[in-house]
Amino acid sequence: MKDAQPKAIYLKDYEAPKFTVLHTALTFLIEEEATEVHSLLSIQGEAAGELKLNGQALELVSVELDGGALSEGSDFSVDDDFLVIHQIPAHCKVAIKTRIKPQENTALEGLYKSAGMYCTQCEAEGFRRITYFLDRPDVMSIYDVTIIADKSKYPVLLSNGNLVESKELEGGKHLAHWHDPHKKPCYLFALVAGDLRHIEDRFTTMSGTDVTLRIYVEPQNIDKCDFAMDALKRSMKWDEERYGREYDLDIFNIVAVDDFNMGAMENKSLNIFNSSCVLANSATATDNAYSRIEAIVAHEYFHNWSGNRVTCRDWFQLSLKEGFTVFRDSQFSSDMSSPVVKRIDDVNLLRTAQFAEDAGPMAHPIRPASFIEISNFYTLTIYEKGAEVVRMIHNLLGEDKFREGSDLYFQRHDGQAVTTEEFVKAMEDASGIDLTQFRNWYHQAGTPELSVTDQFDETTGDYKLFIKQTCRPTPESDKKEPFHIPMALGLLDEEGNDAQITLKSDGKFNQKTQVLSITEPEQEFIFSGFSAKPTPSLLRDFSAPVKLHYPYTREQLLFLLAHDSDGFNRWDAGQTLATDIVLELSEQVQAGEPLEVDDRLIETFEKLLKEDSSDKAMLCKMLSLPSLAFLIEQSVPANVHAIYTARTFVRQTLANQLHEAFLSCYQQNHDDEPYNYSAEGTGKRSLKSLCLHYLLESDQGDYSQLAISQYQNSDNLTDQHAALSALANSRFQVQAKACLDEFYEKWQHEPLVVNLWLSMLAGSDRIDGVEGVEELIAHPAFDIKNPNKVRSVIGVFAGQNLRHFHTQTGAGYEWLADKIILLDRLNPQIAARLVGPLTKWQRIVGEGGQKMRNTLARIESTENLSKDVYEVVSKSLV
Ligand code: 0A1
Ligand code: ZN
Repeated sequence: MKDAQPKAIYLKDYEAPKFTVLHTALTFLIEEEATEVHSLLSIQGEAAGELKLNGQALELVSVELDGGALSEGSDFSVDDDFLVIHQIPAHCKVAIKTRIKPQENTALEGLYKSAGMYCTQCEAEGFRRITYFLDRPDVMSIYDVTIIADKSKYPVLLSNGNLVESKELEGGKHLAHWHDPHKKPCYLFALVAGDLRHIEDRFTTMSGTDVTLRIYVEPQNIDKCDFAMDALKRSMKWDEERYGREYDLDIFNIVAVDDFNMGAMENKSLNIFNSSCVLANSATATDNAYSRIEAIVAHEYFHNWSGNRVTCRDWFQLSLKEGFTVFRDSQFSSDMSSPVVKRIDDVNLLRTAQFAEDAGPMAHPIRPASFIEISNFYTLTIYEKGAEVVRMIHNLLGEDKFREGSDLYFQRHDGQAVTTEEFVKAMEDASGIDLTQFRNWYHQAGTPELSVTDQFDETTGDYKLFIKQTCRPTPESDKKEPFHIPMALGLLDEEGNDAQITLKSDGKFNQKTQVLSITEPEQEFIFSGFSAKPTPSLLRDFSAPVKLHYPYTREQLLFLLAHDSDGFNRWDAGQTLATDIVLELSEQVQAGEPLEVDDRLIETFEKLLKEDSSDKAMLCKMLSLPSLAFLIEQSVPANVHAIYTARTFVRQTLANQLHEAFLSCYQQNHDDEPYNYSAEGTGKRSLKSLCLHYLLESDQGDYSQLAISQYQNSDNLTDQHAALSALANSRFQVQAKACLDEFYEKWQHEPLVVNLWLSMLAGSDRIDGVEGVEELIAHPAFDIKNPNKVRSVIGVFAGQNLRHFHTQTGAGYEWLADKIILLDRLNPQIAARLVGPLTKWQRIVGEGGQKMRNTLARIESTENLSKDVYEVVSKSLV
């Protein structure tokens, strides 16, 4: 980094704004070479003073104060980051004209062009790339927005709120004027101008208001909107029933755009979505895409209350809206499908990726104390761990008190910009439960670890649990105050039934699952009334985001797997067993010893396959080995290749020994019923796909024809994708290539399907290393300016194809660094996200880790790095 090093911003330095903007009138004059933005701000403060407005990459045309022109130098000064008007009265009107070039905006922040349409992305700090403004969430304003553009090229002109005027103008132009009656921070501002089609539906709210719902897309996508519309209506209903939250305008719009840095954005009444998170039909979307769409439509809709009506005071409070909203969308998804499967998916993501973040150089609390670039803090910690923290509050309070707390929070703070403290306080006030110690979750980073041991006294029938909590140091602090950890516990008797849990200390006769409050560094619990030592089922339903250590024997894990009444823990017992087996084998790989898979795992799989299970999705989870990424996390410092070899050996052994059982399970779940996205259908297809993958790994038979026939004959992308990816990862490379080529030929004009094709190739075990992925970059289907394509190729190769990314020469690391440096000039947010895989260098054993570090140092020495990449790289090198 050549320039002066970017500075961190601290939460402790927060000051309330001296001025606010009561009303904001914006006019956009959209022309092909440039867009002019005229803004008229009605400003109010307590006293006269200096007005410092944020602005970036803007051409300033003019500034006026209360109708009089101001001069640069004497009245105001302007630099790369601010426009400072030296003195304004306490009440005044400031008019500013700026010029911007959306068509050259590759960062996709502010106003930019995507596939011929204009659109905006203002969270977190994109509004300052549109006009000079007090770009901070605690400045809330009423907006009137006028858009003027060529009518034939941009027939649709949208902004937040209600359309109050629309008319034709001279020269083939037209105008639309939108008024949003709700005051909002500028990060929720949105504008769209393009040639779009829409589908329309209606929703009647609980108090009888009729709301018009529209989804706008490019003309060729009009047949892919129905599922998102249905998900939207279900979300609106669910939020009324579960949280008492009603929609508050007459119109709600969604727009799909192809070039988008994230998944979607909750702009008031004008949600803008990455097209991958909204478009679906059975031919162009997989079951995974459907469930993601359902969750994201709900997430953005739920933000209307948790985020928009009550917003964040400053960006350190981001988890206030994101943690709560992710919690709400996970409850919704859980209600729409299978709660246990949803919980497994959430916990898998948390344990694989968020725990890694919490153990890495970018670790931060869910309410960070400082940052250099806020875009780097849209993290799994803020979102997923933030949701887990809300979930713990939910479990500590119970459903009814939690709902009272939520009602109180919305009622107290409607229309305000607040902090996480206000949220916790509302929960405390409504429930009467003291959350003082619980607050440590908000300002301490790191994953707490619980080490549990036990003892049984045959003479008294007492069973004792000793629980020790620790938390490793993280960048913000070495010493941690103990967390308040709710630990849900079950105790299984010899038959595998849940024993009634009686806490000896208070003599209470409790439920079969007892939530213990772990608050001390060391605690002891005594349960009475046992005739034999029970088997503990710890942390049921993953009641807290912690790492758990208990010296389970393989026999105990098998017992839990067979009997635990908690579905999550049944699955988790299987995962712990498989992890233990793979990691033991990986030691043997390194020692050059012969490998053999513990028979008990094979027998368990066989039994599961033969069981007549009605819950196919759950069975699929039970038969899935822990991912390579998860296993690497469990073994620090990790030898990626030894773990990969051990895991592959286990898969192949299972595939060889159980191929007949896999085949019969495959056949039982393979039918000719037409595609339908439902919990049952999804479960069946996921199980079938898992069996197919195992079968293609077996050398006890040639099952390639099974995959080819599934690819050719199925009526949906889910099955086709499963067949293609099984082939792509198998030894049948000739057949795989033929099918993959044909697939591309057929779908080359559907960007979302092409992305899936790219990700299958980039993620394939059989890819020709860095050369192979470089071929994808050179392919006409790839476009480095499109974040979805970057994620499909670069993101998948570096983040998921760990065997090839960690190739021993270090070529994968160097390749990634080149791409990051190139991308940093175009789109710093996306470039910074790609640094993620390299930041884990301390977790990779030996020379590999050192090579990763050297690569980071090379990136750091690049001239003119963005703040985004600089922050991640420099923190990782400390
Ligand atoms: N608030 C959005 C996420 C989002 C964040 C930043 C963005 O651009 C940099 C875009 C979207 C959500 O939680 O869905
Ligand atoms: Zn969100």
